[in-house]
Amino acid sequence: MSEQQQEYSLKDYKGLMPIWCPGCGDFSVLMALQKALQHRQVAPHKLAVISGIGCSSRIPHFINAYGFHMVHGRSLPSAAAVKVVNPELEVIAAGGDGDGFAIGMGHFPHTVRRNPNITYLVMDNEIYGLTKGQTSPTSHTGLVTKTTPWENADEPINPIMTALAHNCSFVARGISTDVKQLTQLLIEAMEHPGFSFVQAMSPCLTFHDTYEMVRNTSKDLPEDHDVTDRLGAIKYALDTDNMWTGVFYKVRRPTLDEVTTRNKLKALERNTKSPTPLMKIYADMGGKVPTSTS
Ligand SMILES: Cc1ncc(C[n+]2csc(CCOP(=O)(O)OP(=O)(O)O)c2C)c(N)n1
Ligand code: SF4
Ligand SMILES: [Mg+2]
Repeated sequence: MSEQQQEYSLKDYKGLMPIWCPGCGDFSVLMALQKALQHRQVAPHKLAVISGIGCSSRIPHFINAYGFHMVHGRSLPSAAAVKVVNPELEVIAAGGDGDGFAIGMGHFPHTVRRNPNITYLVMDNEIYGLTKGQTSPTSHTGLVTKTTPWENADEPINPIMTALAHNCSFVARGISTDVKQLTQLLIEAMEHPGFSFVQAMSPCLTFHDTYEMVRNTSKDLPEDHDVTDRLGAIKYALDTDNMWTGVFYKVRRPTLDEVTTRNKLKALERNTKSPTPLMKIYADMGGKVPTSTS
């Protein structure tokens, strides 16, 4: 069967058997991602899933695709590089709140600014799961954990707000208990040309059970919310009494791959008009100097 005719089923996206604890929210997030990939009929050989370190960051192993289980906090630069080198690939960066907003936090605003055409899926359980229950940057103030046996003094990071502050071109939040909505958000995120950030609230049943909080506070963004209104989106992001879900913000900005391609063409054109000494040597040796049209 040719690639054109092949119809991918859900099982075509299944990799190794997940080894998460029973009841972990990440199972549902994985299911939503696989459903979104199937809906978009992304060929597994045209898909790359890149993660950092953490329970959630094990996700590349559980998906049939190219995968890279990177060092802690470095999924974003790696994923952006993969996309620049091979723009044909659908590239998903994935990981946890610790991986993304503690050790990896420096990469987040800069990837947002560069706007590579990739999707960043953060499974947020407000805790470090893999290392057995320390506070993470999204743990709420007052939380008692192994590293804060009396109470957590820190103000939590607001990932949606951080993304909006740097004009992230697609910002959404879903919850692992609503696979249907999360699937839809991931489809939209992958279809969006540019950097798409999806925060998936995904409780850790073993070290910080947020199921009740997620169920009691989550609310769909109103249907009349204007996704191009950044200030309107910020208003919902700052309302932490409610956990708003849906697409907060969506705007078209030039993507890193578009700008890189444009720059490559500009460089080729300049070099064709006035070849650099290196290109002259290359041409004298019989090499064909590439042009912007070749
Ligand atoms: C450089 C480095 N520092 C620290 C660690 C230890 N470490 C592994 S995972 C992790 C936190 C993971 O938390 P999160 O990203 O929220 O993932 P979760 O397990 O909650 O899904 C830490 C601190 C490491 N692997 N590498
Ligand atoms: S420790 Fe928590 S985050 Fe890790 S697999 Fe278990 S339930 Fe999931
Ligand atoms: Mg976590």
